[in-house]
Amino acid sequence: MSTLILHHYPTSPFAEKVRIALGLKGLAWRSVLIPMIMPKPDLMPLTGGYRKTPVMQIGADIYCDTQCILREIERRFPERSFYRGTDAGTANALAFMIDRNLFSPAVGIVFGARDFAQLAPGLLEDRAKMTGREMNLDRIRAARPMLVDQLRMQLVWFASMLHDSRPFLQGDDPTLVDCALYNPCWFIRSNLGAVAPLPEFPKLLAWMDRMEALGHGTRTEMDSKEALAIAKAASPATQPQADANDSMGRKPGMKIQVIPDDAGKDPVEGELLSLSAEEVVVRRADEQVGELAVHFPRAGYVIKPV
Ligand SMILES: N[C@@H](CCC(=O)N[C@@H](CS)C(=O)NCC(=O)O)C(=O)O
Repeated sequence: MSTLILHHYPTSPFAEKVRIALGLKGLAWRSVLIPMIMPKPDLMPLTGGYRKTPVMQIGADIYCDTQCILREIERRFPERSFYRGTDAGTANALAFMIDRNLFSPAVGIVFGARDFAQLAPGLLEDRAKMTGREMNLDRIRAARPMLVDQLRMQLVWFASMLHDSRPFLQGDDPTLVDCALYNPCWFIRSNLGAVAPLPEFPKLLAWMDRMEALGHGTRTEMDSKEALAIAKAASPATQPQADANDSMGRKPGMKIQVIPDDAGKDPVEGELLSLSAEEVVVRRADEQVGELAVHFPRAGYVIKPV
């Protein structure tokens, strides 16, 4: 079963990074809507504890984090490549830099402009628990000008890539870098309109329109229970693989935990199934859905022996 299933919710900027990438490749996919806050009862059996958004499922293989999701989409559907006119090294490094440095100020810019009463019930408490930081909206509001300033400084770099009037950041074609930068820009514009620092960069705003025009591919909704049934009926497609150059000598079969190094540090525990410099895969069994292979990127995650 190779149906591509995305577990996501409409307002998630990291999910938009993947949806627009699916549009770039013109792919058909199934959409399972998940809650914005915990509990996520039909996601946890699949991930084993990872709670962030989005998650991709292909049969009994579960892909956590957009780095891992987009790498797998590129592997399975090489046309139209995410690396046209660039190279995987440059694109992956820039995308990681964007994910790490631009998402957080963009979120603060949106939240800091919000009427507190409009926020979804339980959202602040959930995010405080997830990040381990107090979510004090007065403090976020006070920090907003500084966040605009921080984001502006970084957008200058990306806007300058468009100075020669190329349509996309790396040249004539949209790449992984465009999908990554679209995430924070889309989050601001879809919530607040083209507020500061965006209007200072008219070429970036025109680029956003070109990105939006890529669309989301062909999306069909699926019930979360159907996704669980698909996982149960499938077996993981991932084969055991050791990393011959692993400096810590880890081997398939070892008991490990994989934990994000930033926020949402919920460990996913199981057996090491496959390891490489870029990916770690955990084999775990769930009483509801059976055996699963849960994939994580190495960048941004810690592997702990159990
Ligand atoms: N590094 C992760 C970051 C994902 C992330 O932070 N997603 C946000 C939503 S855009 C999230 O998980 N928020 C909490 C939640 O959805 O429960 C990725 O690239 O997928």
